[in-house]
Amino acid sequence: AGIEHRDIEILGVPLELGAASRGTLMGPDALRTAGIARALAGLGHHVTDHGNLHDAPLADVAMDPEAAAMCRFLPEIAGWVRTIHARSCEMAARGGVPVFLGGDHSISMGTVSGVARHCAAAGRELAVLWVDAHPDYNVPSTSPSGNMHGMALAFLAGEPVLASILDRPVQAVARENLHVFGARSIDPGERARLRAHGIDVVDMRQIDERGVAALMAERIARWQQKAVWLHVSFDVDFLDPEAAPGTGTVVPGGATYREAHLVMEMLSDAGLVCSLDLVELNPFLDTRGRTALAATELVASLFGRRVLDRQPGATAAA
Ligand code: 6HN
Ligand code: MN
Ligand code: MN
Ligand code: MN
Repeated sequence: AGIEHRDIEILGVPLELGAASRGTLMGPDALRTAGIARALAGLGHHVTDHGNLHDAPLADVAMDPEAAAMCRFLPEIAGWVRTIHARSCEMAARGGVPVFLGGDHSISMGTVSGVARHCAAAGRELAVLWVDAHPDYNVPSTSPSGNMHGMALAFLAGEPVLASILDRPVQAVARENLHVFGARSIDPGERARLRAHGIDVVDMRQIDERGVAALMAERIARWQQKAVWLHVSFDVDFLDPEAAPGTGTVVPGGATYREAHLVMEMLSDAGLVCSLDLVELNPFLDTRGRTALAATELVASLFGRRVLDRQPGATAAA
């Protein structure tokens, strides 16, 4: 059977101020150079590239001053998040598959909140798969760095102290619908909040012990039962630094190239993914485009590329 052809809408979001190191602003263009649009079109999808978002105006953020002092580049980030949010909501409502090319992970405060607003209006339940070495579940008082990419998932969970980043009420993603996959670097205060909130965090030890296939199959079954809109937020540091050196927060002991592909292939078979972020690629730190190319191949797997054609359900996942 052939793959289902979809309308894929690409938007580049060249933001770098949410991260410690400069360079993710070149991410969208490096992914284009690596051939992301060609790869998707080659699979039979209808691809529209909307180009890159431009610098947003600084935002006035009514945050508690003590918290605001812990957030680096808050007016800049909030300005971007508000602009991204509006674009994301509009793209989701058009009925295609929004694909956001980052940019650091703070862009997801806008991409996912925009999708969440659309889902609320359309009566769809939203689930978020946060594929990342980090859960990005810090609040200003637990962040060791003040870098806002480390707070993106906490914002999406509806953390009150961060809510004023958006200039409208945040449609929080339900805690039982937040899934972190691939974690291996968690700050102490972040760990305590994840546990208190009962967030599903798959760490690398679980992946070592049980394998990505079993872990993904369990989650996919739950999502299929609820017919969720699945948003995948893919931070390239999920991959081991060997496979993906081009990112600012490398952590040893990450997923192999094949483990990451298997995640993508299983998600593709499940047919649940309705929107995607591809974030934290820093071409300035990359080695001969290796990370940009790996990310491009992974997106191709997510949207239907197969090594061999298989019968649906013929994968060995238990
Ligand atoms: N990312 N937990 C660290 C912090 O500064 O909050 C690292 C965050 C990394 C963020 O990977 O998107
Ligand atoms: Mn079309
Ligand atoms: Mn991240
Ligand atoms: Mn990360």
